[in-house]
Order: sequence, then C-alpha cells, then structure tokens
Amino acid sequence: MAEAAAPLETRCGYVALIGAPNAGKSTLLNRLVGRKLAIVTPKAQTTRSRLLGIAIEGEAQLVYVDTPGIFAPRRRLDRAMVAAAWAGADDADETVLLVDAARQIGPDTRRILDRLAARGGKSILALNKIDLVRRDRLLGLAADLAKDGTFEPVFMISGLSGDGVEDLKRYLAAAMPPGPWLFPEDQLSDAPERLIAAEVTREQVFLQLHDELPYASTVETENWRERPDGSLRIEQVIYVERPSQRAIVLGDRGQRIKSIGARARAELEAMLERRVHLFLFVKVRGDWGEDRERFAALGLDYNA
Ligand SMILES: Nc1nc2c(ncn2[C@@H]2O[C@H](COP(=O)(O)OP(=O)(O)OP(=O)(O)O)[C@@H](O)[C@H]2O)c(=O)[nH]1
Ligand SMILES: [Mg+2]
Repeated sequence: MAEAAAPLETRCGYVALIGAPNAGKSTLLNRLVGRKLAIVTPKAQTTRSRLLGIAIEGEAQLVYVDTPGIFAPRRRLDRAMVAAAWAGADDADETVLLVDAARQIGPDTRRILDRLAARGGKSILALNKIDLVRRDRLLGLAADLAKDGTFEPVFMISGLSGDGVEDLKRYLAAAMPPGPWLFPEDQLSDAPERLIAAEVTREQVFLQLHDELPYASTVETENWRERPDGSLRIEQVIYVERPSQRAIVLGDRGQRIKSIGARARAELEAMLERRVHLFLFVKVRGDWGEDRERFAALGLDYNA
C-alpha cells in the first residue's frame, strides 16, 4: 500500500533588507529571488521605495523587502525614503542589516545600529562585499558589530558573487513562522510591470549620466499597449527639475537619450520576453520632490 503523503507544514514570512545607502541591498534581493527585480547602480540612494521580492525555499515562502538606504534625511523625498525603509523593518518577521564590509562603519550605519539596539530583539547581520575584503578584517568587523548582542547570527556574504547567500537563505527559510503562503507560487514581486519597466530606464539614466545629473530625476510609464503582433509599445517620461538637466539627458544631438533608450529597451525585451518599442520623453517639472502626486506614484508617504 502506498504511504499517505505527509501533511506539508508551510512557512511564510517577511524578511526586511536594511542598511546604509549602497550597502548592496538590491543586489542581494535580486540574488535571493534569482531574477533582476530591483535596479542597482554604484550611486547611493538608488532605491526609492519598498519593493517585494518573493522566493520559495523548501516549504517556506520568503517575502524579501528591499528598502531605500537609511541615512540622515534632509529633503522631503529623503524623509519619505527613510520612513519607508524603517516601515519595512518594523513589519518584518526578520530583519537583515547589510553592512558594506569594504568600508569603514560610517555615520549612517551607526545610526541604524543605535536604532536597532533601542528597538530591542535580534537582527541578522550580513557583512556584504566579502569579495573585496581580507578575512582578518572581516573577523574584526564582525566581532566589533556583534559585541553589543544585537545580532544573531552573523553571515559573511557577497551579493555580487553569491558567496554565502545559500546559507543565509536556508537560515531565513527555517526562521519563517509556520503559516500559509501569502502569494501565488509563481509571483515574484508585488511591483507592477509598468513600475519595474520605469525603474529599468531610471537605472540607465543613473548609470549613463553619473554625477552630471542630480538624483532628483524620476521615470514614469505613461502608456503600455500590446500590439497585434505581440510586441509592446511602452511610453515613458523622464522627469527632471530644470531645463539644463533636460539638455543633459537629451545629450548632444539626442545621442544620450538614444543610448539610454537602447539599453533600457534591450533590458526590457529580456525581462518581458518579447519585442518592445520604447518611446522616451524628457519633461521638466520644477521641484517634483515637493509634488504629492509624484510621491503617490512612488508609493511613498508625502507626510513622512
Ligand atoms: N564587489 C561587490 N560589489 C557589490 C556587492 N553587492 C553590491 N555591490 C555593488 O555595490 C553598489 C550598490 O549596490 P546596490 O545593490 O544598488 O546597493 P543598495 O544597498 O541597494 O543601494 P541603495 O538602493 O542606494 O540604498 C553597486 O555598484 C553594486 O554592484 C558585492 O557583494 N560585492
Ligand atoms: Mg537599492
């Protein structure tokens, strides 16, 4: 007689990834989910709002929360980003603090350490970018950060190479509370495709314009239409704050916007697995960082 299948005990929970800007949270989220959902650039403050990345590990469904980097906020947009990051941590079953092990512990990370200590309870520490650091330095850093007892356990990982990430995943899966899965098995994110598509273009704007353009530029998908031949027609607007910035995004004889569009389109075609016709427009919208509607579009709290 065939044995009856054992009842499956499923687990499910939220894991917040927090840390100073540029610690590698979005890179790790993509690695944990096994697909590129979050954009990654060498610039600090790339991620603006919370983004869920959903993965299955054995019987567990893990809902990872990528958050904006936590830093001392000045402008309204900054405050909303930092509030979104802490909200992600406060709602989560487990919190992973990512620390860039290749750098000194800076004031941003210090501030996070203080708040975590004040909050009480345990968080997980992940020393990231270990591909860049010598082992003796890592051990010193781990001992220094773990001494006040806020962290248990400590992982040493590289989100970029994947080193150590499997161990972290297994630990997190076992730590999730028992319960039914909250999302369909094949769902990878809560973000609509239109939003991820806008982020792909913003990534190119950030990557291709380096320091020439302040980070106060944003991208919105305005139109998304399937054509009869199965291809997609996507229209997006890149918003900047001043006419001089518009000129920078367009570039000499439109070369820059062309190149941004070409790279973004290639990424979108790979991501969406079909042909994409991408139309980019650049508009000036003075001081969008104070505009309520833009905050709503980003899923941020204007009054944070
Ligand atoms: N060498 C190395 N570089 C990494 C690693 N993880 C991330 N990076 C790089 O660090 C930079 C920042 O990575 P992100 O994933 O965007 O960092 P983030 O914490 O999401 O940054 P914000 O969204 O701005 O807060 C990028 O240039 C990444 O390629 C790693 O494990 N090793
Ligand atoms: Mg990020």
